[in-house]
Amino acid sequence: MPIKLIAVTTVFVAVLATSSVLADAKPETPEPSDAGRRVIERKVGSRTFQSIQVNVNGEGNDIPGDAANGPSIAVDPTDHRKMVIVWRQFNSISSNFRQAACATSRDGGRTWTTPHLMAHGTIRDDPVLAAGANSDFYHASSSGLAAELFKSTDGGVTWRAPVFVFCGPKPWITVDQGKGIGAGNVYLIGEAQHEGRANTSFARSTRGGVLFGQPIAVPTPGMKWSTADVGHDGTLYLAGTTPDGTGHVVARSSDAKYRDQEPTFDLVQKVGLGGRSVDSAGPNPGGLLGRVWIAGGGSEGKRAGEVYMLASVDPPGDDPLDVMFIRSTDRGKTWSKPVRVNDDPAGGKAWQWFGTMSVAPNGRIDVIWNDTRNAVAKNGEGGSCEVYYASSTDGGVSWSKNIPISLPFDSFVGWPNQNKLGDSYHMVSDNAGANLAYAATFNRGQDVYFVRIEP
Ligand SMILES: [Ca+2]
Ligand SMILES: [Ca+2]
Ligand SMILES: [Ca+2]
Repeated sequence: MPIKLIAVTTVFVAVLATSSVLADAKPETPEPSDAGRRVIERKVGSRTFQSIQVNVNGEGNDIPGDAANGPSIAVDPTDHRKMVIVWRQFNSISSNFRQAACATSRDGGRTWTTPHLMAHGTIRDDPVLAAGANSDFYHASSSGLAAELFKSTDGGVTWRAPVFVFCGPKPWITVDQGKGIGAGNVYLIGEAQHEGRANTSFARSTRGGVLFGQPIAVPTPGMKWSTADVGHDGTLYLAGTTPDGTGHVVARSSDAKYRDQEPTFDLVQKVGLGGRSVDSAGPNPGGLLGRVWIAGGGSEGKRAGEVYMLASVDPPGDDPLDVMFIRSTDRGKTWSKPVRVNDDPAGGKAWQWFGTMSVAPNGRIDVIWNDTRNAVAKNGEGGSCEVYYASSTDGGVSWSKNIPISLPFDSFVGWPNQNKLGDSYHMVSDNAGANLAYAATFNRGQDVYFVRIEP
């Protein structure tokens, strides 16, 4: 099959915020501002977790009446101070019209530039980010049914015009940050089964995201709510739910790293995470309760060959949702029994939703989720949730005591014309800690926050 080449012209799309909403302005390089930035602090014993609001106006203040959710984060692997966050920006909660907004940091997330909109004026959904080993940043999102990719070579300040990659919603992106034969490869996966469309929602670029090969089928039995990760040896792993949502599936490509070969999937199988993934329920009545996460075991040390999966799933019995984890030591062929990461009493009524995993190069596994346990303990039902954190330094066999890292917030507050707080959060780990982009309603609206978590 010939490789389809798509030409790209370079067009910069920096659009700055006005004092009220994110709107047009002439392109320029925004400067970080510390003045008036919104900081939410959670104290746990002697420790303080600082959440910094990212969707702010030019003065660094909250924008009343907007909504921001579905954030994704990327960190430059060569300089951890350099970060980008993108999210779904609704300039008004009275509308369903959403765009992709972007902000950058040069100081490890302490301060963020004034946000700008990407491809201003077009509806844009499910924005996701990844960083390459050479400091390039990649942003994938959907415009209608089209999954498109933007590239930035200046740390997320300006972006090239988007490249069409395939038809399919909820794209996920990952880049091979290693030094092997697949170094720099960019992989995009979308939902496999979409009504009336061919099942071609996987594509690879061996040309730094500038040119993509012809999209190919995501392996049967298909997957939804997916993520992808590249192992230390360049192996590509995909994970998601089965098309009917009742189970989970993992897929592996051992040859996607070779640029002169069409990628194939040499392992596709169902796995048991101890329950099914859930959407449109409980604290997020119009959205997913979390994506399905897969990660290689870091790039350094003895866990480099391991593979991990994690999701918020509905366990048997009354408990509505727990964060469950499984591990593989044979490149995804066999998997452990599920391990429950949240440490509140099993069988209760608490929702542990938006379970999100990232793995540091040294193999430490970081996990966060929204947790309603304290609201349930107080009033028996739910209501507010807090972001909780746990980590593992033994490949996920055992987990640290759970700690809350955010103040409580109500996920029913500040909905735009959709009954959800987005569909997921996103976290990137390094050897010293984790960088989380999440959405919450501390200011009585949906806003996007950054928090640095050091275990
Ligand atoms: Ca706001
Ligand atoms: Ca249950
Ligand atoms: Ca639970």
